[in-house]
Amino acid sequence: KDQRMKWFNDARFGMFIHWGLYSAAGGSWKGKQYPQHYAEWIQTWAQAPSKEYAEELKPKFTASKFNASDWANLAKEAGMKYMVITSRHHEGFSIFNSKQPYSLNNNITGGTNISPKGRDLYGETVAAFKKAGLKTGAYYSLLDWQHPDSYDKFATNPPKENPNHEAYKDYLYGQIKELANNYGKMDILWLDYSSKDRQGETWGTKRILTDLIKWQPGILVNNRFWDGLENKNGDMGTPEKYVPPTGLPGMNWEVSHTTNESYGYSAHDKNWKSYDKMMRLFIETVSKGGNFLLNVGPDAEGVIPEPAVAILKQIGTWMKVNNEA
Ligand code: FUL
Repeated sequence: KDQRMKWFNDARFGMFIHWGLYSAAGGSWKGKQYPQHYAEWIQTWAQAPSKEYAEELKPKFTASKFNASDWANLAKEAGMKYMVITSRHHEGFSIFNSKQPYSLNNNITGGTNISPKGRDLYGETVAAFKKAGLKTGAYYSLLDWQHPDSYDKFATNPPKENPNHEAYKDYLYGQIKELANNYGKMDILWLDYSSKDRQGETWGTKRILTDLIKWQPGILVNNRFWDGLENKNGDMGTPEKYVPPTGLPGMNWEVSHTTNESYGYSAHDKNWKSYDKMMRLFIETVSKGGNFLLNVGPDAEGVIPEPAVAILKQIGTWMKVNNEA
């Protein structure tokens, strides 16, 4: 186990990327601004039905300025050693080209894959980061707000009267199978998330994990098949936006933090962390034994907001001066 964790423990610093249809909403729906944190939850905040949500946002999610190697070079310049990107967030739309039967009763035009025609945004990103020498992983949501058979209490579609949860489990399994088999080596599967009443087996966890290690020996899986950000299941604990005061003795862990407030892009989230604050969080995390997975939220064109780029470059300078890069 330790050998498998070695690169992760040495890495200390990674890039988290939240990118999906919510990026095109930018924290607003129908002219109304929603709170600046968790803009990737806009569909639920606004209670927007999936079909309407997709019809409004798909044409705006153009990725027209997206250049995966620019992102990879930025991460590298910052001194980051790995990257985790949202292959599919809670909204249920994928930036990888899934072949699963999707959108079963929503009739969403073009289905739930959202890469522009002829492209695969997840594949492009992963390939560029690998080329830059970084490890790569997929964030994959257990929640799904568009799937008619999902469990979601936040679902924005009227739930089916008799949702077929077995079908949903197959869907999770099938999509994870695609991610693990169609994009070369995969270093991390970053699941998100279980609640008290939905633990491991609710998601068909055993079947997924048993096959996953066959497809990707050596892969690391976070602890969110189970409830609790600090639980000991999985390869690493995942405290979110906070550093546990005494670290998490006896386990590997990784804090995910944001450059402003939100993970997903929000046009009105101007609460950018100062360099001073960021370095304190980073050093506090690492000195207590954790990894720092710092999030950026690119916009619908694929541009990482300028203040986020600026602070990553500043961190990179610090890393170089201190010989950490
Ligand atoms: C949470 C999610 O609900 C957020 O949207 C975000 O992805 C964060 C990293 O994990 O549980």
